[in-house]
Amino acid sequence: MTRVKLLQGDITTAEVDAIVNAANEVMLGGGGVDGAIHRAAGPALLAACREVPQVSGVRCPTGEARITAAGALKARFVIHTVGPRYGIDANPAQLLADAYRSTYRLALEHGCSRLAIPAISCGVYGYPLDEAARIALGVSLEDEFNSLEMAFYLFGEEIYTIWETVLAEYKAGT
Ligand code: AR6
Repeated sequence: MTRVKLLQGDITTAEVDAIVNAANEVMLGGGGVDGAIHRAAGPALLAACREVPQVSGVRCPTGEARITAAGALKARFVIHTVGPRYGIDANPAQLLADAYRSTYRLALEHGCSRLAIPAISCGVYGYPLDEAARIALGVSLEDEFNSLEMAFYLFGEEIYTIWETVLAEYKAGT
């Protein structure tokens, strides 16, 4: 379980193999953590996103992930994933788990072991923080992802405390 670490702070400061972005399906930037990552990475990231082929008008369907270069960030890659919009998309729990799994599989395929990860869907997309923590941490602790070192960057005291409680429950096996 030491491979899953919780930190409070700005994900754009992470020095890792890949920084994970909570993007939208268009994948050309936005608000929240997406906006912060694009600002810190500079225009090279937007250019890399434009190169990602579109499928039915979108670059990354909800629950999937795409990988690009990372511009000026201290990472080799950005992995963009799209979580569900809570209360709008059907099967949000499945889609949120899919978003994390797709991200981790892409990381493994590209030889990344150290990841910085935000709380996907926990801002604009409105996912209840406790339920999101159970899904995010549950997937992160699956055996398939044993070789990954995951640092969750949680923005603010409230979300950090909630995720800390859920992680402690998983560690206790409850
Ligand atoms: N570092 C770490 N976490 C952050 C940062 C940061 N610099 N900034 C915000 N957060 P959100 P979503 C937290 O809204 O809910 C965008 O416009 C934030 O407090 O960024 O998946 C995209 O383009 C929250 O806990 O992502 C999409 O349109 C978490 O990151 C849409 O928002 C996720 O909040 C995606 O919504």
